[in-house]
Amino acid sequence: MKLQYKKACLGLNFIVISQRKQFPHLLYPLFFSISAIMSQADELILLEWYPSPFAARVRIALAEKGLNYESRPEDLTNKSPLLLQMNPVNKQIPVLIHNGRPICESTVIVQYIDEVWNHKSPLFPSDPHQRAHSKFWADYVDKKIFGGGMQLAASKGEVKEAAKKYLIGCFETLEEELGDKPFFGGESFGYVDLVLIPCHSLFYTYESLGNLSMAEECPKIVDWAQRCLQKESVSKSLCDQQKFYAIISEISRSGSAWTSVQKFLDKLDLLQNS
Ligand SMILES: N[C@@H](CCC(=O)N[C@@H](CS)C(=O)NCC(=O)O)C(=O)O
Repeated sequence: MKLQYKKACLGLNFIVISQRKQFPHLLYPLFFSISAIMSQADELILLEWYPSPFAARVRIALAEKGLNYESRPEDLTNKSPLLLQMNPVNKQIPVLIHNGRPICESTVIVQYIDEVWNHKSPLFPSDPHQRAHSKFWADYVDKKIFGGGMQLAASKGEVKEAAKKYLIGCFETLEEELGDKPFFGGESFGYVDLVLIPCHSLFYTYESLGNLSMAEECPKIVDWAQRCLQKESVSKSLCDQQKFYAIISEISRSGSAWTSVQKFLDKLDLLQNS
């Protein structure tokens, strides 16, 4: 398929070059639209697990770019040989396999997608300083929001109260960064929006575990999330909040924690016992 795609591209280039003198203005748009369609001839396989907010990031990015892909759901308690081969270091989903080559870590995958398919819906601003700013906030989301949520899930009593305050504080910091803009990316949906919005699936879990109301504690974030959900790329990619809570409750009841969750719980135990 890869070879056919290359051949097709070469053929098209030949026509464009040989006919350029006669119809330059007619052929350029044709070339760009055909190469955009042909980029879908690339083979894209996503190793994922539907409820995962990290997999949701990749689904949103692929949808934003209008790319077709094959979804391969993983059983995280019994990982496939393909997942272990494609992500031997972390052994985690999501993994995007592009023409046989793996890309791991959700934020790295999203950046890759934006770089390779840059003809449509850019996720990053073009200014290098603004790009760095977006990466800073995406890193904040990864460390503070997802880390804080795990802490809330794993703690009890006073520690849980502290974890709740911490998580709310992090959302308040994000509200300040959002300011009066409709999206973190400004007027349009961008990288930070994409990295943060999958945690909408966790809102009900935060509320249930922390006995809190997201609408009361962080109204601007809830409004922002509603704006993001108006985009089909987002609404179709996210796991329902109640379903997510039911799945997480079942995982903790059955005690089948995956290595990532287990590692986090072990670290927390160490901290609490020291
Ligand atoms: N930092 C990673 C996190 C990915 C992650 O935590 N994946 C979980 C599912 S939500 C997983 O594969 N867990 C299985 C394991 O750790 O064994 C990313 O952004 O892609």
